[in-house]
Amino acid sequence: MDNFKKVQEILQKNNLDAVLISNGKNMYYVSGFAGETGYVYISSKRHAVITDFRYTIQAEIEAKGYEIITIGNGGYEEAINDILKEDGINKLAFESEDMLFATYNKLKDKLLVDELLPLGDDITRLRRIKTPKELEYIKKAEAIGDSVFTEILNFIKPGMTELEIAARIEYLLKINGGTTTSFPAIVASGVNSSMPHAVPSQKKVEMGDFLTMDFGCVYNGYCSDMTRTIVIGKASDKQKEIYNTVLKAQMAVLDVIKAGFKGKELDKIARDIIYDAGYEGCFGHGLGHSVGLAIHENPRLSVSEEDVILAGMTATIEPGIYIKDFGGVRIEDLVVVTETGCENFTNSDKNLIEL
Ligand SMILES: [Mn+2]
Repeated sequence: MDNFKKVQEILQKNNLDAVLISNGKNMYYVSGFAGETGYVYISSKRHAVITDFRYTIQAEIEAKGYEIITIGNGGYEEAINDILKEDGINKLAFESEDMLFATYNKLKDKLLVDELLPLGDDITRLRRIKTPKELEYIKKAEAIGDSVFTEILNFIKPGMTELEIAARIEYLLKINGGTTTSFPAIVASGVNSSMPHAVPSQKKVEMGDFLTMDFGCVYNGYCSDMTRTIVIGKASDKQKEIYNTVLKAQMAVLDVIKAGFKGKELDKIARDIIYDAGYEGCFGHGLGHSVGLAIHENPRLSVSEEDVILAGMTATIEPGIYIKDFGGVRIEDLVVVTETGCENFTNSDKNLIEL
C-alpha cells in the first residue's frame, strides 16, 4: 500500500525525520500488515515493517513493497537503532495517543536519537474520510449484520438465555462472511436492557421483555455496527411509546444529516426530541461514532464534538432511552455521509417487532 506517502507529507509538515507507527490499525492502514505487533517505520528514504519472527512471512505477504525487518536477540531497540543510524535520523516521532508510557520510557532510554517527539493522532486522522473501496467493505460488513438479524429473529424463543442468543449471533456473523466480530455481541433483555452496554448473561428471555441486540462483524479489516430492539410477545403502551420516541429521534437525524454538520449539532437534534418527550436523563451516551478499521472512530456525534462531519465519513446514528428497573431501547444504523445526505448501510426493519 502506498499510504506511506501521506505519512511522509505529515513528517515534512511537522519537520520530523521519521516516525514509528505503533497503532495496529494505523500500521494496517499505512502498510497492509495486519499483524498488529511491531512498528511501521517511515522516513523520507524508506518504509519498513519491524516485527518478530512470528509475523515475518505474514508481513512479507501483506506489506507489499515494504522492507521487512525481523528483530533479533537485541529486541526492537537494537533493530530500530540500526535503521536510525543508517538513515541518519535525529528527530523521531511516535504516536503519543497509542504508545504505552512504559514503552516510551524504554525507547527514550535506549534509542540513539536526539529527540523523541509526540505526533498525536495525525496518522489516525488520515483514516477519517473513507475511500470507495473502504466503504464497499463497510457496506458489505453491515449487509452481513442485516442478514444475521433476519436469521436470529427465527431463532429467538422465550426461555433462551441472553448468552445463547449472543453466541448464535456471533456464529452467524462468521458463517455469513465476517472474519470475526467487531466487538462481543450485546444481547440484553428485560431490565438488563436498561444498561446500554450490558454483558450477555444467563438471564432467560421472557414474555414482555425488551430485547436489545447490538452487534457487528469485520470484513476485509473493516467493521460494521448495528442495533435493534424488539419485544418478546405483545408490547405494552409504555414500551411502544419509548420505542417510537427513540425511532423518531433517529429518523429526525437521518432525514437531515449531510456533510457540514458539527457532531454536536446532530447529537442535539436527537437529544432534543428525547428530552422533550420527558426522557431527560435517560439518554446518557452520545448519538454515534464513526466506524472503519476500528469499531469506534472519530469524529463522534456527541454533546461536545466540535468537528465537522465531512462527505466520505461514516457515522452510526444510535439514540436510546434507558430506564432503570424497567428496560431500554436503542436503534442503530450505520451511514456514510455525502454532500447532499447519506447512504444508509443498514436495511433491517425498524418498525417495532413483537416476536
Ligand atoms: Mn455503535
